[in-house]
Amino acid sequence: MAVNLQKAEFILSAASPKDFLRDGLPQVAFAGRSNVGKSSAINRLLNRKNFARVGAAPGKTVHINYFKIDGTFYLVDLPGYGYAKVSKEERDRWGRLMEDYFAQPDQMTLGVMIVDARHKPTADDCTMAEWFRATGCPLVVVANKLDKLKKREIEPNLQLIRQTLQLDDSTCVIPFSAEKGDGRQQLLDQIFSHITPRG
Ligand SMILES: Nc1nc2c(ncn2[C@@H]2O[C@H](COP(=O)(O)OP(=O)(O)O)[C@@H](O)[C@H]2O)c(=O)[nH]1
Ligand SMILES: [Mg+2]
Repeated sequence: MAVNLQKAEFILSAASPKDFLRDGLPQVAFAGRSNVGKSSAINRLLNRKNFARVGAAPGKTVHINYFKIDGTFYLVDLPGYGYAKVSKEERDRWGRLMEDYFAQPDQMTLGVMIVDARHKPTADDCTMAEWFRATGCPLVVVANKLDKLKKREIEPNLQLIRQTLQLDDSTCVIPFSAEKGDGRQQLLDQIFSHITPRG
């Protein structure tokens, strides 16, 4: 499938369900803890430097950002979680917005969950994986910041991620580095295979 990744445009930032896009195009939804590298991963996929904003006020913006790629599908940047310094109000806002988005699983085509390759997934990560599972839509897990691992740490860490998130064998865990580019093609392949109708 020939998708021109150069043709990426920011569409809108949704703060409530009335702004959710439901135009029938596939949506690939990215979730992860604040600072895990969600924006960086999106930038890496598109080979752009500052398309999705990196490191800007973590946890401060409870919005769902939609990026349209070549008129073919959306990358949906879900608000990050697990940032300690957010108010209860912000956390509640996060919960409501995410519940509303996940309450309409038909709008999601593929979930991409980003975790930190260095660490055991947190309780919040496990909850997030559970939310994705509940939608019934396919899930891909991206283990980011691979460049911070020693070679011998990679396999055990991937196993720990798989076990902790209780992933089934059909769910792939992609070793990834938004910084260096590892795993980019594998993630693109996963995305394209899910947004392309197979007959
Ligand atoms: N070493 C390394 N740092 C990364 C990687 N991905 C993201 N970062 C850094 O992690 C921080 C948070 O990244 P950001 O994309 O803003 O995270 P987000 O809050 O999940 O969107 C930034 O300082 C990034 O430069 C990676 O693959 N390797
Ligand atoms: Mg971000």
